[in-house]
Amino acid sequence: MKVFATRKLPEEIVKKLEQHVEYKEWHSAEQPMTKEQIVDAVKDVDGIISVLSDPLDKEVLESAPNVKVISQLAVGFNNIDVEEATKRSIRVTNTPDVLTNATADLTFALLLAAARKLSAASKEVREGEWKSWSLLQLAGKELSGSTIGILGFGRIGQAVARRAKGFDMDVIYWNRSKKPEAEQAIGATYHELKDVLKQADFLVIMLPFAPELKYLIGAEELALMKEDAIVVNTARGGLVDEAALYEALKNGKLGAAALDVFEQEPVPTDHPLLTLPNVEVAPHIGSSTIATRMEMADLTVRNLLAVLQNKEPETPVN
Ligand code: 8YV
Repeated sequence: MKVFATRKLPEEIVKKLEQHVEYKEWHSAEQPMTKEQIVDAVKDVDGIISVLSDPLDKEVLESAPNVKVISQLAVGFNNIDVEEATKRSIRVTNTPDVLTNATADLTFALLLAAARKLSAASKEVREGEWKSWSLLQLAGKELSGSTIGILGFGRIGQAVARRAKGFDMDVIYWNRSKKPEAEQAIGATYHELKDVLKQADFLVIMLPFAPELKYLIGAEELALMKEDAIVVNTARGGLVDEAALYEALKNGKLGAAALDVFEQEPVPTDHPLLTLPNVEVAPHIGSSTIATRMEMADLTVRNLLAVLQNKEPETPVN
């Protein structure tokens, strides 16, 4: 069996794979593969290990007639045409659960960084701008007693809610379906999307991407929000209209934003959002703790090998 991974994997993971399959991986940690390179690389393979931005669409799947499994090293799989894969009897798997806590932690790290202006604070210290003490020096936004609105109340959304409770925040959420059990267990309340937008001091976006959710948060939605509210997106860039977000932040219609994800990744360094002081950014590292990333890689391999050995994978998508 032949397997191709679109990114470099750690040596111990590669060794494990090599005990079972003929393994190849993309050689560069710097340069992601183009679609043409993916088409070329998967022509004769039985299994693919993929990540978030690999376009595994109809055209790529057509060019890979032997593929039996796409094992995605991520919980999100909006880069894969799952319908087409299913038609072709290709199993798709992902890595839910193992990354829930790490992603919720980074969401909170970014939320706190924006609330307490940590990038500006760090700059002030490093660049000799720290001259004295003043009453409202870098004064930020209090979490205790504030309202956090969470869009998407799945595993990670709920983990964010539990953390918010620890910070004495009121938790409200919107989700496509209500989650009464989680509401009760955590102490959160469901509201319509508009009401969450109006009430939230902090808005956390924690939805999977789907085409119908593109720009879920655009100019109209941002206009409903409090002028000092903070938007945190650690889900997918396409859920937020970045141009509208920029306008709102620049014109004082929104307090700050904290973004781990962008519509185009890596985000171009001349992106207008990067010029604003009230924007905290990270390079899509929500799940990136050593323990979590290694667990994700391990689960990805277990899923892949299960399918190739005609067994049921642990976390199937289709
Ligand atoms: C991944 C993520 O690291 O799991 C996801 O959906 O966005 C991240 O945890 C990234 O997508 C690489 O595949």
